[in-house]
Amino acid sequence: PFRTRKSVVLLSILSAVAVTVLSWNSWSSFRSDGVVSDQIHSFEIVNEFPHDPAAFTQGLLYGGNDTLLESTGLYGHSSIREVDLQTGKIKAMQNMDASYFGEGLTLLGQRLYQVTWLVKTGFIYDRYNLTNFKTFTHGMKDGWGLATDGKILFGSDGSSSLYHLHPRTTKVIKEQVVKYKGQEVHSLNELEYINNEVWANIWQSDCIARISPVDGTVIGWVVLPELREGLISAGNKIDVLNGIAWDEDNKRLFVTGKHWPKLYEIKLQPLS
Ligand code: DDQ
Ligand code: CA
Repeated sequence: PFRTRKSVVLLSILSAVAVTVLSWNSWSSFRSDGVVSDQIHSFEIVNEFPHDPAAFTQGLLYGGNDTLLESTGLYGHSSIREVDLQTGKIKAMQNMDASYFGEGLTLLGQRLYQVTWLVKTGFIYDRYNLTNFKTFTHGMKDGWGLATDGKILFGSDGSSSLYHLHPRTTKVIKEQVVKYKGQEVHSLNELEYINNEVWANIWQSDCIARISPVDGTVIGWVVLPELREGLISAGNKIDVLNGIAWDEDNKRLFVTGKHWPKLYEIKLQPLS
């Protein structure tokens, strides 16, 4: 009777509200903090440069004056190197002990921080002569990517976690689960800090996630299958897209990959 009808009405109002809230959530491109999310970008090539095809690129950053700093992996081939952007030539290099597999690299002040695969050991090098003067142990489960905002270190370990690390103790200050529309995003790899965002290569994909370091939310994607596909169809034996470097002064964005013979300067384009 009346009571039942009332609850039916109430239920349908509630479900209408729920449906509205849910669909608003998935359609809306604005977060409460005003950040425009759900942006998916393609890219356009601005410049291409030679890149050492022997380099199994694991960490990449811009070191100023048209130089890149790069960390390479594989046992017996791991190194950190300073590379000339225009020619791809190695200007300085430090080979690592064959028992280490080089991973993420970042520059904080005069110090280069590097992590290594499958162990929690990292190295600190002098930025100018690339001499290794310190070893550290970090609190992540593994060492994959590194980046910095100039104050703290950001790290990844192949899971869906974005770690905030104290630069002096290298201990974990914060661990954020990276999510896109509520779904965890796994395989976070090489990192780069760009305009208050942490960009991450997603291992074995052609995608870069743009992560908010405020809460770990993915606020956009850069999708770049054409670079890898172009290199493969040209007959190169290459591995995945990996390596993001940002030249803050000249607003130049560089990407490359493991064993890629080229490094690209790209500009974002709305996905058409
Ligand atoms: N990682 O860069 C995604 C963290 C690891 C890549 C490992 C690729 C495997 C290479 C073969 C290893 C030989 C022991
Ligand atoms: Ca980087």
